[in-house]
Amino acid sequence: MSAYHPLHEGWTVTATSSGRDISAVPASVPGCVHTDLLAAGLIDDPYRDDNERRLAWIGHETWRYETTFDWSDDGSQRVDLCCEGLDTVATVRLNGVEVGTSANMHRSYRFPIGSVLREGDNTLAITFDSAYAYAEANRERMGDRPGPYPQPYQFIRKMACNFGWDWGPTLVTAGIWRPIGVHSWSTARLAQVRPIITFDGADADVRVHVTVQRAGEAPLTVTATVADVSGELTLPPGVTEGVLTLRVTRPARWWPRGYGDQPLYPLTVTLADTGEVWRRDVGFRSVALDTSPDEDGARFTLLVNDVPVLVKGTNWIPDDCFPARLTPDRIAERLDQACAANINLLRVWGGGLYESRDFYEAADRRGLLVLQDFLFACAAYPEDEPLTGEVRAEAREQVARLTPHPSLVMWLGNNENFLGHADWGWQQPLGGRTWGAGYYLDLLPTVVSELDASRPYWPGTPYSGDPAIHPNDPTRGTVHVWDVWNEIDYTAYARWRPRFVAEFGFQGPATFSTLRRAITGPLAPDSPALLHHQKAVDGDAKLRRGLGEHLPVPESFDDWHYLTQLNQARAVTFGIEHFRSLAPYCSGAIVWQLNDCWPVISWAAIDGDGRRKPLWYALRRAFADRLLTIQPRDGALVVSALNDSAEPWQGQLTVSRLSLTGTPLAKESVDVTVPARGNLAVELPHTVYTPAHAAGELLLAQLGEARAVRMFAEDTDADYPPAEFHATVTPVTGGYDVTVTAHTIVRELALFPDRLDPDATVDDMLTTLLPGESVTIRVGSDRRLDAAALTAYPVLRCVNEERARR
Ligand code: BMA
Repeated sequence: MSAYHPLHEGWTVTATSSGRDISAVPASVPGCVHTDLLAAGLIDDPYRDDNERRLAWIGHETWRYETTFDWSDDGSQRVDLCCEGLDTVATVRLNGVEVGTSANMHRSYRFPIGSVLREGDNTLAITFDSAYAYAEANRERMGDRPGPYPQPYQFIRKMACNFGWDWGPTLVTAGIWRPIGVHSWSTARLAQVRPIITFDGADADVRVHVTVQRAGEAPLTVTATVADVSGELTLPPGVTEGVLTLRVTRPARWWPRGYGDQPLYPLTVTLADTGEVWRRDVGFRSVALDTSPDEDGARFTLLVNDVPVLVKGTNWIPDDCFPARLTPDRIAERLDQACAANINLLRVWGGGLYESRDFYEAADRRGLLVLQDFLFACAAYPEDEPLTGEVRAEAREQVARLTPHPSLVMWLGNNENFLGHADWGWQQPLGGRTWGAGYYLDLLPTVVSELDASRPYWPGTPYSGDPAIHPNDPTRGTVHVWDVWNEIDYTAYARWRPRFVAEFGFQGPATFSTLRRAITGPLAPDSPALLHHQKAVDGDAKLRRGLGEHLPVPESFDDWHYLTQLNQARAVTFGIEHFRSLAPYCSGAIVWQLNDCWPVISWAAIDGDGRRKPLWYALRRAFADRLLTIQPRDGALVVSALNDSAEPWQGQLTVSRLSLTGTPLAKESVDVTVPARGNLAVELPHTVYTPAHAAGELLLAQLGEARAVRMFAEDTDADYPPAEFHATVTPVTGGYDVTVTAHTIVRELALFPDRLDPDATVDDMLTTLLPGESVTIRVGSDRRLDAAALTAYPVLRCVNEERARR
């Protein structure tokens, strides 16, 4: 027999160390102390204004979670308390008796409680010591290690960004962050099921590794079924492990999105003796990483089903500082937003989490590939006990847990720790002490090869493939491009010729309505409250400096907000178009970052309230399967037609040089065929791309639906006519259609209806209209919106807007 009882009711939380009068506050499980105190009205919203500052004490406190539950002996041989996630330094007591301890948020625990349970009422108390106290004690004992922040996150196995990041607040949580319950069982139970699938393109072997825990010595029978193939395994008395192989002939293949469908097959594993069933949906695909050397360095190409995948990715951070708030619906919404932006891969970044089963299943269903970092980021990590043991146990658990997911295509050892060791002045302060290399180069690859050799492992990112070669060497491995944003203009992306970019990005503010919700007072770019929501070193200055010559110096909040958002979209577009135009030499571009964990000025495309910034629309354009971009090559301009689809792209490519008032000045047409999954660089006669008057002309390329506009001058120098257009607003079901007909050029038209209704959405933005052209933008809103307001400053914006209208 086997029965599971969730223990999510009746919890309270009490502060026990500081003498604060916080006692028996109703608590949510799963959850965390911040959200419990917030729900009880004991703290202000940590995401609002600078409330974060006044809440630092929470991370230094000891918190006791307590509940009572009723129990009556069901005759089972064993009873365990199952904790899927404890955050972090926990002591678990049942009826006053200690039944277990933990110090790792990234592991699950099972504590036997049969001998302590009573008939009737039982009291379960979990005390969380301060994560700081634990981490600082480790720092003291192990010796300090360099990192970017003074916070001790590398001395504890807990979500690192909880201690603050350059886009996140310092809100050090405690609590029961994943489900908890009581499992009673007899005879045996399935302790782990680890399906390893090898697929040769035709047939698949599903090797189901089963580990049982026994309560007795009887022989056990395990059966497994997938795709109408079944098998049986007998575990003789005393034996707790076995492998059952199912050979599946000709299954339908699982593909990344954009390459085919995502057929999933239920795999069920049953412990016949108890009826316990384990079930996951699996997919059949092969994955490999081609790092073979070539004349330049070495390739870095991901192959799925032997087909090279052009990675169009974004980095994923925890979607909330309080991750227990992440519902399956919210995960689905975020992943749908990624797919709708033509993203085919998410890299789950190492300062965050191994995400929930919901996350990876949602990725499996959508064909969104996942690169998963082991959880190490931007710091030197000690390799001392108990941390080494924790890392090993955590890695073994997580590698095994994630084996069923076809979306997971690679494990990465860490984020930027090789770079830190090479470039950030760590070596002298380390004085020969460990910094994590043993994890990335030995422990983790050993775990992956032992438990899941079906997936590639790469020791970190950036990493060149060889400890002797600089980790950010562009000719091999992955690179992170951060000179742009930190130091130089975004046009410097063009200086890079990388094999695979795992991080690059540019900041912009959250949407207006998100900032409006987060900040109480007037919105001003230099208001202390707004600057509190800018966590990057020198972030505000970099944001302004980044406007460079591209866009005017903003004088009001509204202009600052619009121009910096637009500049973010343009900067990342510039990078993506350049990196894509280098394909297949460069086989991937992963933008930093898809999402945010709170309302903030950051690199994200989707802000902390889930709203899409202009960057999101830019990603959708730049990651489109068929993209035209005008690129400089050897002193000339070429049109790069990039075709990331399975069909050749044929048609007439037209390139025109026009005056900014719309007069055609030169034109060239050519029939082109861009091979499937291929690029074509079309050289242009210099008469087409050489302007007579750079400030007053632009270049327009068109091929089918795709279009590229390139200015010859920066916007600050361009002789734009002030935008003139006619706008109409038509009510439609669920909102309005706003149709804008241009009389002059209208450069990068954008609509921000969230200024009128925080929940309003638009289906597109950043379209450039030439004189006579029109576009219809669908505004989603349940409210009555004023048509005049919807089509005027500051809701409707374009680069050459008539300034006098303000
Ligand atoms: C990268 C990331 C993060 C950081 C981002 C922006 O290096 O790995 O650590 O948030 O840059 O600075």
